[in-house]
Amino acid sequence: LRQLTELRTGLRSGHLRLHYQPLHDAGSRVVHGVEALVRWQHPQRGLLPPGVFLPDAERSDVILELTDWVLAEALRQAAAWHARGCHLPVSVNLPPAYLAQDRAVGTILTLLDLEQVPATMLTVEITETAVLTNQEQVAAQLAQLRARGIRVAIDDFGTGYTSLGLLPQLPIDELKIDRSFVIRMHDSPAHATIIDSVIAIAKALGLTVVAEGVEDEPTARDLATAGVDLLQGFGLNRPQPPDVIPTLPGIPT
Ligand code: G
Ligand code: G
Ligand code: MN
Ligand code: NA
Repeated sequence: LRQLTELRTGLRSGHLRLHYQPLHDAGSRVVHGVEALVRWQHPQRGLLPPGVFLPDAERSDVILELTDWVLAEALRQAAAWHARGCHLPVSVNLPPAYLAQDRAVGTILTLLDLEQVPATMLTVEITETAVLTNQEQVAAQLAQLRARGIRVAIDDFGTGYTSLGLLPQLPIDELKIDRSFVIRMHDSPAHATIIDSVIAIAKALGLTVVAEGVEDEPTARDLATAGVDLLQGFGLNRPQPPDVIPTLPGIPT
């Protein structure tokens, strides 16, 4: 509870940071976009990863204010990169509680307008859990976002409880295969088969398929051969501070 109070103060004092992890085209390896990942620059404890403070935040309303900040900051950064000739779509993680708010769509559209970022430059990542709780309301909100050109990704796909029969009805553009499958791909035939099945389903539904947790080159190559569209992982790039991003190999100009 003390940490939560401190987080709220830190958020309002400008102590949160975003790092960005590139998503690479699986064939050309050109950087196709970046995922924003939050950190807390704590005055005494140093740069804290989200695992240390997000669970607390998610059990309170602080997660809503934090997500507003993440959206605004990621779009501000996308506009700044764009002004430097660097065209990089950004992906932002939306926690389940965020889309449960009636104001979610209005807020996101207002922020795009404020930063003058085209809607097509934003992807929102949601978990299967977020889609399945309040299914009607969340689906309606996602449909409104997509109608404006914002892309919707299902994050950590394969770890939740989405019934496959529901997938064709969901207003989504992208499936991100959870890293737990990717990391085991080379020593577990079962995990490799699951990955192949997800790719086949994604293709059949016209969805972009992303592999997360790509930690080495053989994995990257095999995923590209298997038909994954985009690759993300430590083997390509770790999450980086914003100033580093335009200097990375494979950034389009
Ligand atoms: O960066 P790291 O791998 O430590 O992130 C751990 C978890 O925190 C991941 O599941 C990631 O999705 C989540 N996360 C990172 N940044 C954000 C954010 O800005 N908002 C939300 N809701 N989750 C985030
Ligand atoms: O849940 P989400 O997909 O948003 O989580 C993204 C998190 O995954 C980031 O916090 C990032 O640090 C972590 N991550 C990114 N690439 C890799 C990787 O190759 N291996 C592992 N173990 N974690 C990764
Ligand atoms: Mn994510
Ligand atoms: Na994920």
